[in-house]
Amino acid sequence: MKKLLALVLALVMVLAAASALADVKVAFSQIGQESDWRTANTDSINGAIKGHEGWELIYDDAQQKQENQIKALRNFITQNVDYILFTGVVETGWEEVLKEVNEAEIPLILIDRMPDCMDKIEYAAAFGGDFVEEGRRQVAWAGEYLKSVGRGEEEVNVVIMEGTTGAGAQVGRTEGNLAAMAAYPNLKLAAQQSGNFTRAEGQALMESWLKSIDKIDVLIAQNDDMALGAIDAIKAAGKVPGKDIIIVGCDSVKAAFDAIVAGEMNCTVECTPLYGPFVVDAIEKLIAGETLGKELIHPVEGVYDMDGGISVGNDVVSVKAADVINERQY
Ligand code: GYE
Repeated sequence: MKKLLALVLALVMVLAAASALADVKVAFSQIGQESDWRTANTDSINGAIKGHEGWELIYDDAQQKQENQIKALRNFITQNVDYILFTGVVETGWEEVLKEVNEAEIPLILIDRMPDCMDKIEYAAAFGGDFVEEGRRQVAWAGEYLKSVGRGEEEVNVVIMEGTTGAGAQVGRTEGNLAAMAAYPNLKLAAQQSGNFTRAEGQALMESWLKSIDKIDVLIAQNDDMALGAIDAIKAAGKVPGKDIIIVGCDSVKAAFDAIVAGEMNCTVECTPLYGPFVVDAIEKLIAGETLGKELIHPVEGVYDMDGGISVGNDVVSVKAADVINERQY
């Protein structure tokens, strides 16, 4: 009897220790699965949380719908999770639900696309791309590249393919795109429209532009997926992508590197999706009782193209994609 009691006691202790280890519940409200960037981002974060001893991941994919994200956040509160990771599909409309997260006293970590109510809510840490700078770099690359091939004075038609309307990445990159256009008077804006950050919509939009616009010289696509869709449309129209039309993407995903090396795309501005290490570090610090700054931390990012050597300002010079393709992690 005594032996049995000891055994039961030991079992209870083992179970208690295991549940103490699995004590940290990290919930992540992700936007959807619109792009290669998003897939890499989900894999990086989910992999890092699941791979951490004692941490449990509660993941929600909102399928691009704000109402799904709001529901997910309220579910996280009901489940009494320990940390919430949040990126918003659009910038506006989050104040009420994020204040509910604050009232529930669940530390909130903002990643990727920031909500516009950032200064009205409490959050523990913030990490995301510098979207305005990325947009500025895209157009600066095109302007500088044209100069480098003796076309700096030539009037060229530029189309801007925007991301999901109202998303931080679209708002910021458009601001950067347009600000840089003003610095290169030979670049003329022929059209700007959303391709919703997807390959299929990028292809469809390019198809319609090729029919309605006489001459397109440069495509600025606010992500690589849309650029890759546009490449298919350009080929189908009998034009040569990367030559007849200069193509600048954003994100620097593997498929864009492949297209650049194949000579079908000219440049991609980096926006890293690899947030796993940042998120783990932030949560570990919070568990240890440290306070993190309110400042939005940007990862360090580069610019990759066919030949390298194009200076896009702010001390950034493009790197030849073929030279680093084997080191890429996404
Ligand atoms: O550039 C795009 C994705 O928010 C930075 O979202 C992210 C953007 C990324 O769909 O490919």
